[in-house]
Amino acid sequence: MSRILTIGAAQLGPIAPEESRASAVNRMIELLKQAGDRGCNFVVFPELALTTFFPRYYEEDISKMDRYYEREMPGPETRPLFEEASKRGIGFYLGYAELTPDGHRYNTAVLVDETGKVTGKYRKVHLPGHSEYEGQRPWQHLEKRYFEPGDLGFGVWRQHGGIIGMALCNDRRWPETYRVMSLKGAELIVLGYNTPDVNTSAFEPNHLRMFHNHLTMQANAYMNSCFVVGTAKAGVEDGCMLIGGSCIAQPSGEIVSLATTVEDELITSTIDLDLAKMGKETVFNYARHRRIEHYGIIASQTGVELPPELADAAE
Ligand code: CDT
Repeated sequence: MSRILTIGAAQLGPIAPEESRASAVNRMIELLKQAGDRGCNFVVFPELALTTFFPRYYEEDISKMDRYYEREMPGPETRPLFEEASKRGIGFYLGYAELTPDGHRYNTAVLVDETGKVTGKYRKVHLPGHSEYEGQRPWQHLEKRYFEPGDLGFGVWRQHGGIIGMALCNDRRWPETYRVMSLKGAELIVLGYNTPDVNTSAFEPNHLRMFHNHLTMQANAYMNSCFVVGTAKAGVEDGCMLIGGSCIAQPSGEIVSLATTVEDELITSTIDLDLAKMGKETVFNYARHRRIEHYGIIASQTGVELPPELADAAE
């Protein structure tokens, strides 16, 4: 199978709180049509691509937010997207809020092949924000209220001639996300995001939001020798500005395609997955160079713990 793929990042502009699923799906179908015309094999949609970013709203009774969740994927309202994609032979990644039959809520993404079949599922591991209302914030970021941490780990799937891994938004800021998947052979890591352009928990100059967005994806593309595709939901959504900057980064860490708007916009790049080999066989040949005897605390300790000799000196 060819290892040369044309990839699309299908950025979405804002989705209003009252916008219907049908409208959001139609917008995505329009981007899929453009992707087909541009020869895309695979398209990456944003995180929570079917609705407004509802964790910005506080609701005491979580079940009152049920309208924002999908109980099946595809369901009646999302099936047209799957049909259009399979008609055009395009695989895709789609982020959405998942409500399971036994009542669990996850921030989820699925991987879909070129026949419209769901081949993989990822549930967001690194949930940012808070779980209770915080009055000092201009808007809330209640992902810890509306979702449980993902229980599926960081999987990878053989698809489109390569090995693909998935992540969601805040996951992109954590090196562990990429390293776990690249230890499983990931050559292409795809993710969607909703990132407000203001940090509402502490002062941070606005321009750093975009800088960190690209810094994390580019650095991790390089350090794990893989392609990274990040797709935004962007623009002013019910008064909250979300950054754009959707991009495709290659294993050198360089961005090869970058969105220029904060609206519905498709960016594409034709990539050769074999480009991921060079780093994996040289500088980042893990089998040859990693020293796991020194990495233990990364997987056994969550917060900072001073080593005993430093802790003693502080007393
Ligand atoms: N959706 C998401 O994960 N957004 C976060 C915002 C962090 S501010 C609480 C992000 O990392 O972009």
